[in-house]
Amino acid sequence: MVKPDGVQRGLVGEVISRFEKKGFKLTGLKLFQCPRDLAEEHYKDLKAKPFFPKLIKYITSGPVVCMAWEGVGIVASARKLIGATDPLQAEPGTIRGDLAVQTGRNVVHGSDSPENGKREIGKAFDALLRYYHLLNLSDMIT
Ligand code: RTP
Repeated sequence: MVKPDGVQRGLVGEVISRFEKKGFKLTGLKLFQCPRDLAEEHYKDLKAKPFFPKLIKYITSGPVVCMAWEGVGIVASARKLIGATDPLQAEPGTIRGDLAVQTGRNVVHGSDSPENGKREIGKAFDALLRYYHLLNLSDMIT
């Protein structure tokens, strides 16, 4: 997922390009505003952390781009392409190492296991469908 700072800074193409150049296949792509309940569910393991309120405010502050990627070893490789959580610790050549300086504005999120990847893709794309359904626009996307 490209986080709000990455979308706002026009880095969506750059992130997609790095994954494509590595050899992975983009199989899903959605721009959407992450609802607060989904953000809280997504980061529920960090609920006790002092930065949790700031994190939720940040993730819901603007549109994000959710992506589904396929390929051999995609989860582990994506973590390497993305780099360490703190961009100042991330290696040059990684997305965070090249494009960010703050942990709280670190451009991208990557799933940490295939199971979580499936769950997160399901949640993000399902939330979008529910949102359209609420607006009675579901016929536009079916
Ligand atoms: P992500 O889930 O976003 O891919 O990041 P991650 O696995 O590299 O890091 P994680 O520990 O799961 O933290 C999730 C996100 O919380 C924000 N964060 N802020 N000290 C802080 O202010 C702090 N620590 C973490 C970051 O946006 C991090 O990506």
